[in-house]
Amino acid sequence: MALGLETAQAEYKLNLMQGVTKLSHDVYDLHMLILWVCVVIGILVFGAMFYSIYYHRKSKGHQAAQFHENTTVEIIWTIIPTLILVAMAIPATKTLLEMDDVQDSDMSIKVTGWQWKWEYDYLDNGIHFFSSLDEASNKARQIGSGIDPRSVPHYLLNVDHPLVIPTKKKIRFVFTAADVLHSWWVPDFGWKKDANPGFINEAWTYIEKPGTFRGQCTELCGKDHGFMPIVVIAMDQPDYDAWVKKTKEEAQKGPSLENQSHDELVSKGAAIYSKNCSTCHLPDGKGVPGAFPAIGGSAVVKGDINAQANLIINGKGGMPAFGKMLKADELAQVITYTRNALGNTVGDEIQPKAVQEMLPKTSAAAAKPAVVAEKAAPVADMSKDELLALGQTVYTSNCVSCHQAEGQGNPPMFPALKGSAVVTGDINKQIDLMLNGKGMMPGFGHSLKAADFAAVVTFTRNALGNSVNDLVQPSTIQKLQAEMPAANDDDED
Ligand code: HEC
Ligand code: HEC
Ligand SMILES: [Cu+2]
Repeated sequence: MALGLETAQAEYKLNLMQGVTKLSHDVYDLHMLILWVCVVIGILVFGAMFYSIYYHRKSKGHQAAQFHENTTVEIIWTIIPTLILVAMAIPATKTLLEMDDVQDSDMSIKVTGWQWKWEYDYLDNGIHFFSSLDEASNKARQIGSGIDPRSVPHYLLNVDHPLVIPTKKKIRFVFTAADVLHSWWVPDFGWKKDANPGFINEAWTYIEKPGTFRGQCTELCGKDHGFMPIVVIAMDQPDYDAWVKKTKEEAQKGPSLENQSHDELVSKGAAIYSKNCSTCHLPDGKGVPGAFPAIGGSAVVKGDINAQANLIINGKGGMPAFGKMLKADELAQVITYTRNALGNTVGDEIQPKAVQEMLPKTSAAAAKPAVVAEKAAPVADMSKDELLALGQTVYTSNCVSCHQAEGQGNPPMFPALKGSAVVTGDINKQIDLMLNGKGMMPGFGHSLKAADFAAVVTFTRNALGNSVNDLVQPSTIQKLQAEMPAANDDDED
């Protein structure tokens, strides 16, 4: 049952799938209930009709009744269907309300649709990654690849990084999109949800037993719409905890910043290009005129290498910002590759270290050990301009995913900071909220250094359309952080 999509295709099963969640079972039961109501009505109506046609036929000498307008009959044939409809609406409404009830969830995952991959943010423990079509399917799907799709396991239904969730936990999903409309659908869960730019949709699931569940994007979202599958792996709590630990450790490790030879950069860049760039710029770099510029002969690629790196890190229009998706070494490789392949022969290169310096500061750089070390040493006061400049960087790497670049937020889920009563009100209340978090707003008391924390508070109050004209010094934050209870390492509960 777990591989429902594939078995459905292979066996042409007659009925709907039952799925693996209580909601999907409710939906299935509803479907069966209504099916049986229809079957009974069908038998009664057609039974009465065929009986009448046969036993009251003309050749037996029956005469048709000639009456017109019978109030009793009309009342009966209005009331009975009304009662049936109301009786069916009660369980249907109950199921719909239950589907929408995301209260009391144990954890939240933010799902963002991109052309053509999914981004997952675990709001409770900070795990974050992108999930795209797996390498084997991607190779086989290319025109003229010569690979038989039937030889590829889970063809077009496999990803590089599956979404991992614990069993026996109520998991809330919030959905949005970064570019166009997408829709997240795992049939085994019993629902699908649209992921729309600028909007937040919610849904939840609760899975009893471990398993692997597959699905797809079900909104026409551009040329590779058919190539953004979903894989969810449900694990028992201990396995899930181990996965969280491992994933966090890997994220902390960061990229290798060793210098690489020109040839190494180019040859590794080819694979990164084919995975991340060829969907738009095409495998041969010729692009799609009018939509995606050609890489071969591009003035940007032949021009200043730092300007090109900047464009790839920060994006522009329909070009996604890869600073968040790729690591410094991968970015250096793909940039060097575009300049020395696909018809270009610029002959230069960029090293991972140079790219790392251009990247927005990652949250890994502000990880816990640094805070602990810093707590002891006193921190120096900073000027307002210094605070604002640092605050901008801290804001970009820690806050934009929810409050957006201009502080406009994503109401009603993520409030705007521009004009926010909290930000324009008492600074101590704002600090308290940001130290400890509130609802879906993570607490930053343990994850940001005192200076970064003070800077981002000052930034929100004097930028993003606000002009409160006050500031807070790192030393004040440091004292407050020292008073906070110790960080709970196992924070996904
Ligand atoms: C979702 C589609 C998409 C993907 C994926 C994508 N790009 Fe782009 N790219 C664009 C668009 C659209 C532009 C034009 C941006 C503009 O100028 O408004 C662009 C512009 C560029 C340019 C500048 C070209 C010029 O002459 O203006 C370069 C260089 C580039 N992309 C490299 C890459 C690299 C390297 C990757 C992979 C790491 C990549 N792109 C992935 C859509 C994409
Ligand atoms: C995971 C999403 C998320 C991130 C990341 C995030 N916030 Fe929030 N933030 C929220 C939510 C949700 C609320 C509303 C909390 C509530 O009132 O229940 C909020 C509320 C706030 C408020 C109060 C605004 C108001 O008018 O109620 C401020 C100020 C704020 N956040 C600042 C920040 C800053 C600064 C950062 C980065 C250091 C940040 N947030 C990062 C989700 C987030
Ligand atoms: Cu899509």
